Amino acid sequence: MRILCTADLHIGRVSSRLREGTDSTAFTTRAAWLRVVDLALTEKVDAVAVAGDVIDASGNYFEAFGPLETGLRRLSGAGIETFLVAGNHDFDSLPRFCDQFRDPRVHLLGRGGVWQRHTLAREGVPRLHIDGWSFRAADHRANPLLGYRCERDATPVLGLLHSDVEGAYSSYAPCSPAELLSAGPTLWLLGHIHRTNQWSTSSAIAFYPGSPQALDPGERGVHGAWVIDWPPGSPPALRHCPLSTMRYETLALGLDGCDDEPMIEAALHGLLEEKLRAGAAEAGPLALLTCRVRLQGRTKRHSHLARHGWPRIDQLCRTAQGVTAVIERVEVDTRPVLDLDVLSQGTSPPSFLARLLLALERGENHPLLGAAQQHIETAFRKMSVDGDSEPGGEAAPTQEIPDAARVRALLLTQGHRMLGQLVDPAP
Ligand SMILES: [Mn+2]
Repeated sequence: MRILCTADLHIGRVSSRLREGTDSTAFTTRAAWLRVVDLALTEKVDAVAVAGDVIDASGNYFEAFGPLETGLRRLSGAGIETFLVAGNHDFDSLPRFCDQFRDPRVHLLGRGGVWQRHTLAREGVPRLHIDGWSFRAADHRANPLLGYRCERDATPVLGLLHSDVEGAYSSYAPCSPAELLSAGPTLWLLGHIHRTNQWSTSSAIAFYPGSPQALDPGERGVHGAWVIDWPPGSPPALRHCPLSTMRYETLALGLDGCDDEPMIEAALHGLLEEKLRAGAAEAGPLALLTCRVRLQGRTKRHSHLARHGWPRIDQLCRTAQGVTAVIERVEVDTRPVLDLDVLSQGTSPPSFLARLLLALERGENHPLLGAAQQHIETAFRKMSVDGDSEPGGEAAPTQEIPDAARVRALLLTQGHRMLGQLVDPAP
């Protein structure tokens, strides 16, 4: 058996942060879906499995209809079976589509939130059970596994589920990795979280394939679909195939010893060239590398950077072998060139601040840490922390409450910025 696994296509959306004037056609999820179909055909898979959020929203129903019909008909024409479940974004639109587009090789499983099994057979011999469950509303606070009982026989089982795994209090069908891995199926294909992730035991694997097209800067790294080779009597083997035309990256640029503008620029160009080489070497249709650059290290330009940032750097673009790199945002996390040990000897405000920064850098448990953590947690709890705060950017990393290490890093960044201002005040 060979199965193409994907989820979270969100047809109707376009990768975010495209520069004005960029032709967005190549960055649509519609186009990504057709690349998924092409991959299924070239890999000659037996089946395609999609774990929900195929259509972005009810309002994208008409837009999605044509590409879905075209793609599914090509798959069906090649003898490939497609299995779908509905997620929180397409709980209504995907069943509506399947009511109109009827094809004996296209199966929507678990309609109305009731677990359903389809058995895929070859020459009359059952080869794979596919168990699936679909959302019946835009949210579902209960654990979907509560209603699941896996019937086991000699045939392997693939589970298909759109769920917020590890989101214990989530509104999106929460369950835990441990529950999935002990529920019965050998392999779980999951949807909802757009970054790839995997849990396994010696006898089961549960994984998020990630969105085939990277949609916003929260979805860093390589995005694509997975081809699973699953010979009878053997465990499934997973292979990631890059399909996204966009990649978002956060790049750390070390500026130690880069004390003037030309040196800083040279360091940036070196980093971009390296990333472009890596991007071009990777198989797949990558066209755009959208970079968030974090400036780090000790530099004499610290105060200047902290005060002014890096004006017009967002206008830079570099292209090599069909891949273009652009800068989406610059974060300044540099340090002034100061000897904190010497500075900390005095009694002035900078000396006091230097002692605090040294304590934080040494990892000491300073009382300021606990207070800052409390303030930050209070602020986060006032915000909505549940699900889709950025449209479709489910569980984006920016929405997680910072842990102790992150709070320490935030205090260090702000402390160094303050110290830079104190010892080298703005003119
Ligand atoms: Mn979802």
